[in-house]
Amino acid sequence: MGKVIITCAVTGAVHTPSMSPYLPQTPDEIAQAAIDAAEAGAAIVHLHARDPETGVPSQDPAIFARFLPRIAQECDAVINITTGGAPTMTIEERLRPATTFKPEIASLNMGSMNFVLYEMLNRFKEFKYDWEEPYLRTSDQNIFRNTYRDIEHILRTCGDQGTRFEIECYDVSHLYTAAHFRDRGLLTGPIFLQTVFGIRGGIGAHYEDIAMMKRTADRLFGADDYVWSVLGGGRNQMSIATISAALGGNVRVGLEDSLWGEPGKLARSNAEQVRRIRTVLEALSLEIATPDDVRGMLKLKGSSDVGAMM
Ligand code: KMH
Ligand code: ZN
Repeated sequence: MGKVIITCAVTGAVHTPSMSPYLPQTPDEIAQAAIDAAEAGAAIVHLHARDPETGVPSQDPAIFARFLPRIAQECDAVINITTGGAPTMTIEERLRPATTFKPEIASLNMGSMNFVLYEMLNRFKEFKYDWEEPYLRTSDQNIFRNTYRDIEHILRTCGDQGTRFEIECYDVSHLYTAAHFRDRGLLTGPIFLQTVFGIRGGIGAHYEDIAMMKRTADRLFGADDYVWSVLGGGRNQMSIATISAALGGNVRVGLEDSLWGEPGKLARSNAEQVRRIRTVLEALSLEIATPDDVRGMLKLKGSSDVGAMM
């Protein structure tokens, strides 16, 4: 088996600040969390930003500019900027940080979908900021918009600047969409498929779901012709990562996808989740990929060619 890529999704738009005191919010907290995750073994750091004062998810490049240079200076991790942002944002708003900073990787979501967060209100009742409760409650009327035209626009815009993609697939149809863009020559290999399990609106988190997504991806892309990674939302994060790693997958952890550490306890940092999955991978006798391994595996342009980062 090859080396395993650990991606750490550090910030995210799913959780709100009141859900965990450990969720990074300010630029300094985001930078430190990413650097610590890299030190713990994450080869890729997937990044969103938040308004430092209120924690509202933000795609303002000026906020990214307050943490990206420090991350680039203090660690060698591959920087992956979200183009997903949050379901409340327009596509142009979502694209701005990736077009400003031209990272080695940007995320790219393979379909319009429901992205429902209101069940979190069953667990979290007290909120520090006024925007948090409505953000979760009204998520039943948002569409996380990713039309074919949007996808093509992001592929062309980011592709022209040498950015490659973390292709996020939340359901089987998204694999077919990725194959369609591969067939049109807009999505080129090596294709880094991030299959996402357990988001309300996407596929579930059963091991049969994982097996079916892998079988379908193998058939559409050729078992050896794509790089498969897996993320599980919520408390299933580690078990899903473990099952997938045993099947030859790469893994994504981080507080964006799950706030949990040990059973019933909040993770105290992104690095804690990286260390946990690293322990599992090493127990399976799997080797952890370094950032430079990833640059080779995914044919990335390299960190010296990242515009305006420094
Ligand atoms: N938190 C993930 C399930 C993106 O940033 O493009 C969704 C995500 C989307 O990572
Ligand atoms: Zn994200």
